[in-house]
Amino acid sequence: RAEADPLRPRFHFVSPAGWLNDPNGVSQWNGTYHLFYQYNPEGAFHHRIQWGHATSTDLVTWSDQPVALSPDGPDSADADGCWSGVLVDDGGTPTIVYSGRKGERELPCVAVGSPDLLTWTKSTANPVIAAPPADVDVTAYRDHCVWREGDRWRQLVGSGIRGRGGTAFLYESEDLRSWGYVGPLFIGDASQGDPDDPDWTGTMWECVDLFRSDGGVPGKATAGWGSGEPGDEDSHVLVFSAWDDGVTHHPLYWTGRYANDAFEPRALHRLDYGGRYFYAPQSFRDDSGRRIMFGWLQEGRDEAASVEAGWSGVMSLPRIVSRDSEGALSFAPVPEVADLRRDHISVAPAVIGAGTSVHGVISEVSGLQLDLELELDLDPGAVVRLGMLESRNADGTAVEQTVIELSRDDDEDGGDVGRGGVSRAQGALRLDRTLSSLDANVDTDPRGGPIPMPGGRVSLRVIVDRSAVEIFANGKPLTARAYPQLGGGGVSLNAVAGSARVRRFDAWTMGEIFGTGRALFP
Ligand code: DQQ
Repeated sequence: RAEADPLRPRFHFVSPAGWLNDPNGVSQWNGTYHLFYQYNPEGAFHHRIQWGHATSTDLVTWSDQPVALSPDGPDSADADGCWSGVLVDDGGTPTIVYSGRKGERELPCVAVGSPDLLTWTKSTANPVIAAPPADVDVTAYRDHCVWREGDRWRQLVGSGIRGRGGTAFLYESEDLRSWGYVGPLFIGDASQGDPDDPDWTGTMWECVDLFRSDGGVPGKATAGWGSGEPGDEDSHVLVFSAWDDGVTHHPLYWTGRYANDAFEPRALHRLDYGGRYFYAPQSFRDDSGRRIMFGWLQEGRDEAASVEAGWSGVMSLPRIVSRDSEGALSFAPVPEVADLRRDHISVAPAVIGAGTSVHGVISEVSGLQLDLELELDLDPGAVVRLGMLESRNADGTAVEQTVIELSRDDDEDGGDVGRGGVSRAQGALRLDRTLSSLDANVDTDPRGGPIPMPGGRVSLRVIVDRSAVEIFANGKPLTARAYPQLGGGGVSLNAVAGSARVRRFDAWTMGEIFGTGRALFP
């Protein structure tokens, strides 16, 4: 049934059955990429979560593997779910650190893998940490970031301190089993802003992920933090998913400096302007030194609709994370994604002015699975709209369309990209989903945020995979979902204010990564 849904992505990873949420244990092991994920094969809802598992040699096509972890009996530490965690290399032994859920509580657990990472044995010592730090009133306590620092392991557990804000507790260990509490790495301030703000830091930090801003692991025994330059205030990045009792969920990151068991924040940034549509990201460094991140694309339709459709949740394409000239992060899909490109169309350069539509010019570009690369020069004050997933009436009026809007400020100074941020934005990226679906029950709230736009130049990458849309404008991502009912794959481009030069417009249709007859329970 799920496979028959025309809105189910065809080249993003989706679970073979039921429900998928967070990426877990993302890694490369003996050359093979491993993607584990929060999985409920029984139905399209979050319940008694297992660790699904898929492998890839190219980051594009995935082979399903047997479920890696599933809840044990009623007395076990993970009786009610194997929640998010990471995979580390313990002297050659693949080792997972995850959150075992029992009742309403999650605690750190460990499992070791066979050399092929297909069979997992849980530690009899689970949970390996018996309780959150004493004398702290935590809002929640789960999810893990684990790395080797000198001759020790270090671990962060995501949490929040009631009445103060989100945090991550730092621990250390010699053997991944016995952990000593070091202290809070850094405590957010939930009194700053409110839950509706897209950069509110929340009352709990889910899925914390600390790495060096040059892509490396957080710590080294010797000198050489971050970029290696002494005094680099943005030498580290602390990614977290800001959460508040199911109301707020969005991914954020601090740049700052990790040293002396603490994180000194410098600037807060939104990680993806789609908010919850790119949630609970986790990253790793691959064999070629790239920092690669996956995130979970939540649904924009309700649980009943997902259950009816038979599936829920999409894994993002893997993205390369790099540091931009302002010390913030820049994102791009891994270049391997181009392997999925099929038919290519190149639209001739053009100037578009207010009111003129080049819809006709690009009528040859159409599809539900597309990869678009544009380079645009916007004049000051220009507003350009790129429509996709369009169906139009005979008179040309759009009945359904999902619209990316790029605007360039009149005033070159722009505003700050993040609270305390230093980046100058010169424009904005928005996603207008007002007409995205005739289904009145799906989320169509606008999304957006500022983007750097030096001289009005925008490099725009748009990946459409049925209901999944990933947008990158000058390295700033906006990920979202759209649920068109009419099956249209039209694309249009026009300026609604000012004018712009379309320097480049390349489009490809995209292939599929799963054949028919994918086994539901590998
Ligand atoms: N999802 C997991 C938790 C995590 C949350 C449970 C984030 O471990 O905090 O499926 O989406």
